[in-house]
Parts: sequence; structure tokens; C-alpha cells
Amino acid sequence: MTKKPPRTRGLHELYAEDPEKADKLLWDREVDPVTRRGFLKRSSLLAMAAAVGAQIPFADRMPGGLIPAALAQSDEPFTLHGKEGLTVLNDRPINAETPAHLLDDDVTPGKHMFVRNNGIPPALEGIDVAAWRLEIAGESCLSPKTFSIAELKEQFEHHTYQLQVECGGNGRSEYVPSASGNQWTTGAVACPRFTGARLRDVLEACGIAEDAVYIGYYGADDHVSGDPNREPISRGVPMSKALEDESLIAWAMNDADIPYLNGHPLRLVCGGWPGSVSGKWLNRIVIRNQKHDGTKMGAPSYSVPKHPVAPGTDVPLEDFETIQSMPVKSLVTFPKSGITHALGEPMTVRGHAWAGDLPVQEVHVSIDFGATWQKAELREPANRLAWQRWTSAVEFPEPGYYEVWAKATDSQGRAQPMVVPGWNPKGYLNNACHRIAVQVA
Ligand SMILES: Nc1nc2c(c(=O)[nH]1)N[C@H]1C(S)=C(S)[C@@H](COP(=O)(O)O)O[C@H]1N2
Ligand SMILES: [Mo]
Repeated sequence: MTKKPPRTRGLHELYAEDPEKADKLLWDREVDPVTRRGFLKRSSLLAMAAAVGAQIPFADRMPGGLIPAALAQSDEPFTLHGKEGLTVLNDRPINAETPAHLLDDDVTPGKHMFVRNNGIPPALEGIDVAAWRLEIAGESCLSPKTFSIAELKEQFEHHTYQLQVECGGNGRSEYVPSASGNQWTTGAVACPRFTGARLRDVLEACGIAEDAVYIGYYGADDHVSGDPNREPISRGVPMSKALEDESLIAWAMNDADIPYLNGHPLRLVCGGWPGSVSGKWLNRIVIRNQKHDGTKMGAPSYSVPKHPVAPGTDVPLEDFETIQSMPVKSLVTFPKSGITHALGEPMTVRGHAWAGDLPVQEVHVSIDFGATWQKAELREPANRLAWQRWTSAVEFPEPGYYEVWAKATDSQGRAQPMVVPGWNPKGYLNNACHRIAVQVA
């Protein structure tokens, strides 16, 4: 993919000379998938000024991802092409989460998979699947090779796994004091089925040197600054995770192309770890003789303090460790929070539970704010690293306001906390119990 020139250089002068060209540099991509009823489709600064009802004197200082508060407060929903019902948190880069009740499917459909972008996706019209290449290299790769997608499909066995992908910052919005970053509530998680080649098979075909300890990925998206020499994100996993059966170089999701915003035409998927290790628009993997040191690999990115800290603590970088397996968690995906239920009829409640690299052992539900719990039925996962369906029926003793709480426990006996767990500077790993509101009448 060709990199784009910086977009914000000399903006004032450019606007004076040629406002259309300035708009192009600042905002335009060949395909801009964010619209607010179509208005922001080709969001231009001029149009934005018209929308907020005034000129924007400090426009050149507006961060790339900012939705003007004047628009963000509007009730009109943002829509993302190919996505339905997602809540857009940010539009440059695009970040959108899925309301819990839209995650009720056993296998998450593409239209309901959240989007977490650190940069600007490659222009859709510039993605030529036939011309796409994946390079395998790095100092611990014995014979670096480059593959087309057709070659990957021909040369390696195909594998399909249902894999949970959850952003490390899912739940961040509940931390106090608040942590900077996308204010995810509960919807930065999904569990679709991915098809591709095993990362292990591809790495082995290129020779893994004895000193290999880590892999790192690179994707075709651009840094938000437009600087072609900076990548938005380049993370990776230790060899032990890379070589697991379920770690895939995927070209399909749910038996179709991977949705554009989720990494079409090729992505890495290492389920159970922070979503940030699953590189989208994948075009290069390096086998490293040291921990990968790409963008957002180092603390404080995707890292938490090694020891608990008081909320608001300024933690020195050397006291962080990189997040690996995600913690046990669950969602109530049915019914939708806020429903009214008829007194006297048992109510079916269901959702999913997952626990990073581990299986979930049990799920309990409570209708009395955690005073008593009943055990839910829990299904086996479709495969390792897939979430597990849980179901229960609850009965309400009298009319009124109730909450249904769900709590999962992993195979090592660790349960979800009722309250927000240990504060950390970047707001990762909030696995507090999910709850829904029910009016019984
Ligand atoms: N190339 C690239 N890969 C990426 C990202 C990105 O910004 N660029 N975001 C990462 C993060 S932080 C997460 S949580 C997952 C999200 O995957 P999704 O957007 O398909 O839901 O992709 C990861 N892979
Ligand atoms: Mo993420």
C-alpha cells in the first residue's frame, strides 16, 4: 500500500489559497465510511463549520479523531457502512462498540463486530486482493518469504475457529479517575468464526531460528498524522502464543470476506489476548529474537502495573507489564436492558462468558443485587478460545425494579468482581459483572 503525504501541513496557508484542496488533505479518503445521516460522508472542514454554525478558528489544532461536541451531542445516530446498530465513539480514527443485546448471536455477525482503529484504514478502493502480499521476515526468520493470498490458500491447510477478540480497554469508561482513550462501555468484544492458515504453519515454512522469542505484525493502515514513516500500531505475541493451533492468518470471517473495517483482506487473530495483538490489514510479520518493539508494544500501552496501585497513581514505566491473556468476563445479551416483564412468568436470561486463554467453569446470575445467586446452564465452547453460551430462567417475587447480574468463574476459580477492579493508568481489563435493568409489572 502506498503511504499518503501528511495532511495537516501549512493548513492555514492552504485554506487561504485553495480551500477545497485543503479539505481534501485534511479529511478526504477515497472511502470515508462514517456518516451522520450522510452529512459527514465526505466530512469537510467547511461542511463541519456549517454544521456547528460558525467558523472554527482553531481548526488546525483539532485532533484527527474528533467529532465536534456540537455534533456528538446530537441524537441522530452515526452509521458505519457495513455495520448496524453500533455506537460510534470516535470517527478519526473510527471506533465503534456494540450494544450488549446486539451480541446475542452465538457467532458474532460481521455487521455487529466492534471496530477499534488506531490509525486510518487503507483506502478500500486501493485494496487489490490479488496484489496483496504478506511478507514474513525478521532477524529470527531463516528464509524470509513473501506470499500472495492465493499462495497462502494453496500452500497451507485451512483452519476455522471461533475466536473471542476483546479490546484491552473494553470497560474503560467505568474507571475513576478516568483514563484517556476510547470510553468503551461493554461492547468492544466479539466472537466470530475466522478461517485461514495457522500462523505456525506459515512461520515454519519460513524457518524459525532457535533464538526466536516473539512475533510482530505490521498492517497497511496509516498513522493519524499521515506521516508515512510512522505506523499506527505494530504489536505481537511471544512464540508460545504464536505457535498455538488457534493462532490464524485469516482471510475469511463467518465464511465471507473479513469486513473492511475489521481488516480485509487479511488479518492476524490470536484469540483470548487483548484485541490489539490481532493485526488488521496484515502485510508483514517479523520473527524476533527479542520482545517485539513496534508501536504500542511498550509501556504504558496495553500494559498494567505489576502491583496494585491506588487510583490516580503516577506509575513509572518500569513498573508496568504487558497484558497477555484477558480476564474472565461475561455479558447479558438477552433480554435488552430496560425491558418490562410480566409478573408470574419465568424470564429467560442468556449471554456469553469467556476467560482469555482459559475455559469458563461456571456462570451465576442474581436478581437481588448479588445477595443470592443461581447457577446458569453453561455450554461448552465451539473450540478453545471461543466464548461460551450461558442460559438461565429467573422468577421475580413481586412487581418492581430489578437488575439481573451475571458473574462468570474461570477454570482456575477466579470470578468476575462485582465492582470495577484494580484501577490502572490506561484503564485496561475492567471485567466487572455486567447487569441489566428489568421492570416487572
Ligand atoms: N493494523 C491494525 N491492526 C489492529 C488495530 C489497528 O488499529 N490497526 N487495532 C487493534 C486493536 S487495539 C483491536 S482491539 C483490534 C480490534 O479489531 P476489530 O476492529 O476488528 O474489532 O484490532 C487490532 N488490530
Ligand atoms: Mo484494542
